[in-house]
Amino acid sequence: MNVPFYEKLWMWAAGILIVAFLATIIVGVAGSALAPPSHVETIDPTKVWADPRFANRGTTSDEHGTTVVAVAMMFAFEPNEIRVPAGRPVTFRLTSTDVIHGFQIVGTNGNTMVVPGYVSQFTTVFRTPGEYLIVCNEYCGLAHHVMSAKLIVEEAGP
Ligand SMILES: [Cu+2]
Repeated sequence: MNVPFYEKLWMWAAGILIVAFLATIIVGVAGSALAPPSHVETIDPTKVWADPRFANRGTTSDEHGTTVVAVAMMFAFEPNEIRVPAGRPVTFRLTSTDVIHGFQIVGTNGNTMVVPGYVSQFTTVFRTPGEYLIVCNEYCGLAHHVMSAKLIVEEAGP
């Protein structure tokens, strides 16, 4: 059978695309199906309070930047008030002691799921000093709507 050149070209192009799409699905499913969206660091959710990584909750700063360690639980964040400097990278490290929670800093790009068994981590910079509301944006139970905290972004020193 004599298949014209352009017909062959398009068949090969379509075949290559199908293989590429399948490869994307396979790599995506195999690589990240059960992992949270940030890096993968695990923790026993029943032993969060005894874990040294979450022993000192709150804000610490050194020459590399600022780190905030916090725990999400039904129906609060600990600590409930977080202070960070403006204009500097702030890394949040969060985990949950019970169910899936959310950690959304309203009006900023700070937003992550907090999944029991994992440490969620993200880094962001707050340009504008002020008070920000932190809400849980994953329905976590009857008092989900009262689960909030406050972020205070302070004018950084020189
Ligand atoms: Cu919650």
